[in-house]
Amino acid sequence: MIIRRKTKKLKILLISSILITTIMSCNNEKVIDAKDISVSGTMEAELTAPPNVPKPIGDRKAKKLLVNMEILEQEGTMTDGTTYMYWTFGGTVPGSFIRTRIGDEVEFTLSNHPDNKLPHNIDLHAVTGPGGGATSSFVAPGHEKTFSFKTLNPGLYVYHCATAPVGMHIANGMYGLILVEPEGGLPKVDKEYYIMQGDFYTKGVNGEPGLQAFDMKKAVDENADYVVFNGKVGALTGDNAITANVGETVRLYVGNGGPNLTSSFHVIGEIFDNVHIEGGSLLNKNVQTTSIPAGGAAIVDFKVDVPGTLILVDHAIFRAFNKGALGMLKVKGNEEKQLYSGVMQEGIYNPEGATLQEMPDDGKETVVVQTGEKSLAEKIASGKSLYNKTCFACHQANGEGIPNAFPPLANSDYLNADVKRAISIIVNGKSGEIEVNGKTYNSVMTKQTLTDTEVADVLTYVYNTWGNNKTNVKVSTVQEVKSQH
Ligand code: HEC
Ligand SMILES: [Cu+2]
Repeated sequence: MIIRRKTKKLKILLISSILITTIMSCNNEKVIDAKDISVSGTMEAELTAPPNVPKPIGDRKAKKLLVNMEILEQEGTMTDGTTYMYWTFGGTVPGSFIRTRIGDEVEFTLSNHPDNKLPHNIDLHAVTGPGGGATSSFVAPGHEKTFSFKTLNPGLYVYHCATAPVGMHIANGMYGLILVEPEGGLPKVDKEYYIMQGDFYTKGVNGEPGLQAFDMKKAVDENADYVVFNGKVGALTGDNAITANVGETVRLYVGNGGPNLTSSFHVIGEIFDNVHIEGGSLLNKNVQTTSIPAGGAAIVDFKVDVPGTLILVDHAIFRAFNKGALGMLKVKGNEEKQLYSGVMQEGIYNPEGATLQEMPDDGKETVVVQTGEKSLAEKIASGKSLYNKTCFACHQANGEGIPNAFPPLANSDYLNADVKRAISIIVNGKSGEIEVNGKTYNSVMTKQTLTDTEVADVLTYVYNTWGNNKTNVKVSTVQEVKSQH
């Protein structure tokens, strides 16, 4: 009896599961195994800077696709009067947009510019494989690495640097989007744009002028000073606004690099006709606000029916009006009184936040270029500026370092014990185990390409700051250390 009843239950289970799978596969698009798609021919991928995207794939056959991406560490504008040392894929935040189709064999070459200070790598969420490519792409300044992968799943995917400290590399702008189009491509639209949100953590408060250092504590606390689209305040406002004409369909590829915050992405004055939720294949329709997690994306499209300026925001609204997460889509064309009768004008949502007000354009430090021995004060001034350009990325603005990764220069017993050793570390680099203030570090500092004067200045600054022993490092001592090698 018992046995028979069990078989009956099993049968019902079997039948219903067959039914469910049939229903599900009927709902699915064509079931093709991407592994079986063969490639024919080779082509170089078109890479674009935001807010632009490469041309649609359409019905192109799967190919071997060559992607050449260059990592650049460079100072850029965060907001008027405030700059930041961005680490970038391709010179922009977010990094270059990569457009592929399902079944492509992507041959990815990552080059790390020789002027860069740090090793980096790339983890592409579109990759099936360990670390999303991270382990195969780890590359030191002045080197390049090539690895390849096949795109197995259609969708919009985030890529990012995954080098320790990972959060810091992402917080400095190392993220972007890679699109894998389905067989036959995406439905045609009139305009396509690339937007990515990111949160930034700076030593100074929002709007404080000058070059701002990364603030590890604020990052850990998730207390962002800037939340922006496309790497800076105003990347998509005023003359930088994206555009469309009345009657056109607009598709936005929206990503969120984080590192911390989830985006409540919303376009004021529009409703998304279609949303590819989380960048995947599931379509939602008639959506007001879509949630985009850190390390996630969404594809939204809508038809613009009336002229005016649509405002793109993170609807966690203080971020939009006080931290920078605000962009504009300007729609040109004739008014459609039937659809919208009101008076539309720019500045309806008159931004109230500090990030959108004019900032005094002062406070920028100037580098003193001079040869020969300078006065102590001159050396400290020039050394400070050099420090903030060269060393602070790792040792931090106040010289406190980062636990387990970068040793402190503040009050450093290791530094104070031996000037010539400190000079040698800057000139020749340093790897292997060292002990600083009772803590062990075992990492790599790349050699810094500085002139003798610059080495003397930056070390003099470090020695005369944060409780160190006030050594005045002479240019001649630097030369002496150099000649010993
Ligand atoms: C790429 C990140 C990086 C940059 C940029 C960098 N350092 Fe370092 N630095 C390190 C690491 C990592 C170590 C520890 C090396 C080890 O473990 O052997 C170190 C060690 C040191 C030390 C010895 C340890 C201590 O804390 O006293 C000094 C001094 C130093 N760096 C000074 C500088 C100065 C000055 C600059 C700018 C000119 C600079 N570094 C730029 C990563 C960096
Ligand atoms: Cu990196």
